[in-house]
Amino acid sequence: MKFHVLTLFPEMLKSALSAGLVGQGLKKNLLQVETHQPREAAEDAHRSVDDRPFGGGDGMIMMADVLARVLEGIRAQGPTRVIYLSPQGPRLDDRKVRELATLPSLTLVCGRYGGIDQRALNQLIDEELSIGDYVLSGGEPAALVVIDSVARMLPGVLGHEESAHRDSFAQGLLEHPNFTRPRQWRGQSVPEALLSGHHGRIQEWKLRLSQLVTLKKRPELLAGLAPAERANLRAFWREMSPEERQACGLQGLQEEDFQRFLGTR
Ligand code: 58G
Repeated sequence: MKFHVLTLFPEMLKSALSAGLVGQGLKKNLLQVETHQPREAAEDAHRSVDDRPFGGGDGMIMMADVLARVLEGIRAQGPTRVIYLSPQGPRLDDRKVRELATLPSLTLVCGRYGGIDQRALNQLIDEELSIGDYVLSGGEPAALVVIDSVARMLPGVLGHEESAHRDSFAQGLLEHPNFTRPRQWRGQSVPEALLSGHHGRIQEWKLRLSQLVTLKKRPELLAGLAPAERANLRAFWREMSPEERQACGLQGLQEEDFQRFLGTR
């Protein structure tokens, strides 16, 4: 998959993308990232890419014609989906990430200063996308979030081929807690099921813990869970010792949370 990023600060992306899983994916050529510096498309002697807003106001506005020239160059390479990172867009979520991962080419436009000329948005941008309800000084961190989340869905980027499908959100659940050595740490033990070596029991434990963590932290994600499954989940929780609940971060989950969950209150 090819990512194009229109940015005044290409170094910001290059260095951030060179590390970690995405960096390895780039080395293996499982994805490509090309940055495009609008200054190179500026036509005047000062290489201007922005100007003061008509009517006054803070910040500088990136000029429509400069953006158009950069995007024409990118589009000349082939069809691409053009996204403007902006707090006004619909929120990025797991569904959107998986949709974007099916595209052969994605172009991310990073605004700076006061944003971009509205007419460029009207004519050149396919969609706006936000990574959350807060304002950034530039779109670059949001572009990095999009690239990272999409890249890990691409075949070969995660070590295990299935990881992206098994992970949190793929099944509408949060991740179960994880543990490594030592088995005992400051009075907290690794849950017995994980040490049992019994595959079926381990899978069952992981599913139940995913559901319990989701019930504690994001109960609205469990809206679709059938009544019989809800009762099974409570039965599983009732079997857990206080020590195991504590080790799993489930302290605070109460009998009354299950009464609400089971619709018996
Ligand atoms: C309002 C403020 C409109 C993405 C800033 C446009 C980009 C937040 C997000 C802007 C961003 C997000 C200028 C800098 C876009 C421009 C950029 N802030 N929540 N800031 O995804």
